[in-house]
Amino acid sequence: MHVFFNQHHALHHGRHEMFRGELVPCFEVPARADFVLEELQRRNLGALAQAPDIALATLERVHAPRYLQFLSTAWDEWVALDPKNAQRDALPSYWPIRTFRSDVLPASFPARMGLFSFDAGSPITAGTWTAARQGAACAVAGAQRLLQGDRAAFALTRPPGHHAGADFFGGYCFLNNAALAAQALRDGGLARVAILDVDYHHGNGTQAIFYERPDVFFASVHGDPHTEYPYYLGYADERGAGAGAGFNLNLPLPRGTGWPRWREALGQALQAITGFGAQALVVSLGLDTFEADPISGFALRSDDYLRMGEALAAAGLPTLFVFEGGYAVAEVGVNAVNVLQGFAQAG
Ligand code: Q9C
Ligand code: ZN
Repeated sequence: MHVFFNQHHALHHGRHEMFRGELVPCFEVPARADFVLEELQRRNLGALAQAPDIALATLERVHAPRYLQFLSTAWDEWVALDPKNAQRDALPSYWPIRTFRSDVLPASFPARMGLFSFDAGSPITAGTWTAARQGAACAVAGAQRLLQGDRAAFALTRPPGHHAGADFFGGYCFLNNAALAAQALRDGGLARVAILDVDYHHGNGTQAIFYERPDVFFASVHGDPHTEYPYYLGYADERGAGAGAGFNLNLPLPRGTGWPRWREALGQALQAITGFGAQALVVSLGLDTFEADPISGFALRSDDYLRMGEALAAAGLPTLFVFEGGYAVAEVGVNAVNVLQGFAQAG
């Protein structure tokens, strides 16, 4: 399987995120992707490939032009406010919640930070735009491999993507890599594409992007948003709307969920995806379901990820894996590569 490694990923390296009233070191760190790459190489799995740059027009297939415009200049605007900002991450402080306007684009940079975000945990740094854009390029290049007939590909990139919507960032995500890949598969001629999100957190951005569309099925197994981030989306009664009614499936599970129950939900999701008639599968591969993840509440063990890969392979679809969350940094390489190895060995 071809592995599109984002060689610019470390240009995005937030220092701090707002957590429980104080700035704490970021959980989403560059070492995450490096550990996965090391483990791939240790097991001699995957062929490293280089993704070509991505065109703005390709990003605009999923993201709003005014959001992309904002993201591409955000760091320069932040530093222009105060030269000392070059040593600080950019975080939002104001948000246009209900009754405020979001059609007006304020001239104020802090005001636009809030307009285009939904939390204070996703710092923008000097290299965020470059890293995110190259990550999107990796996801789309992986999709192109599937269109050319490959059984599987892996976009090994950070920052992650599944919390990012058409016009907002949050949850450590800026560009929605999985959504861009699914759209590339559609634009490449596939009529029906499925996204399966196995990250601990509900993929609110991906769901929102495809919520009213019948051509991209979104299924997600995740921590119950009643208690888990992102809290405001990911409930079981969200089934899609308009033309997309019936093409969204959320399977929230309680904190403490271990492999047997998680595996059942995966079976349910895969059955729905097969019933939909998907011609290709994009897996939002978060490893924060791991028992030792510092910010999550499931109890999967390293061996379970081999079984996960086998179950995904049994769906029999061309499959693109896109790296998402997973914050037990020392184990994230083993866990991610276990999924890929389980998949590869099952054929
Ligand atoms: N600071 C992904 O897994 N914060 N995003 C939770 C801990 C947000 C996770 C509280 C977690 C976002 C891609
Ligand atoms: Zn997550």
